[in-house]
Amino acid sequence: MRIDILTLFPGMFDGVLGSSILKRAIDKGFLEVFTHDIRDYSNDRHRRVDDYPFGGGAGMVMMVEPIARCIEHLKGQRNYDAIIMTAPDGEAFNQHKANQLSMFNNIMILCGHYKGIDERVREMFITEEVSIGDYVLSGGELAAMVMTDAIARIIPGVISDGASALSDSFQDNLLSAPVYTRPSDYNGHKVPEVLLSGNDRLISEWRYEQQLSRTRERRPDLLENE
Ligand code: 6GU
Repeated sequence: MRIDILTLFPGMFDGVLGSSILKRAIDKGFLEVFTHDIRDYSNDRHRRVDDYPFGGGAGMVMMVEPIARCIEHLKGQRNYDAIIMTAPDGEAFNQHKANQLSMFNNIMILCGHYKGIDERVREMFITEEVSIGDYVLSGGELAAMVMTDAIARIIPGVISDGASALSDSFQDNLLSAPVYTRPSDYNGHKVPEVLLSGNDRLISEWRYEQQLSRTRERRPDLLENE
């Protein structure tokens, strides 16, 4: 899978793409991520990519031309299954959306900034607008990284333990059960006895009960959506 990210701050991605699971997904060839600096597509001699809003008001607006040039350049090289824009007023990003996007071969993510992006970019190019939660970020880069991570980790083969990604919280609309490792007794805080029992059936039942009770307690909304 290939992800092209259009951004005003390509440097923000280096640490995230160079660490942990994302790094491994890229090193193993399961994922390619390319960042594109929108400024490189400005024809302005000051490399400007934003301007004042028509009709007045506070904040700057990202201009259509540099973004259009960048998108057209990429579209000329391959077909894209989705051209996504990050936006606080977009559709909610969740596990279902991550699963969907992980099936695609080529996607673009355009990172929004300032007051917003000229509406004509949406009309002409964008197939979906996505938000990662009900709060406002300074820009779409962190949202693009969140999406890239969530997508990459479920590409088959990226996580060596094939079962691991599928048993994540949310994959079945349930939160995960608590986990423990050695020591079995830490200053009197003991690991639940059942996990030391060696009885696989009892352990599975216990974990499922934990998933249900945790979800009921913390995220009852997940159970209502069944
Ligand atoms: Cl996608 N962008 C921005 N700027 N803020 C957000 C967001 C996106 N998702 C949640 N907050």
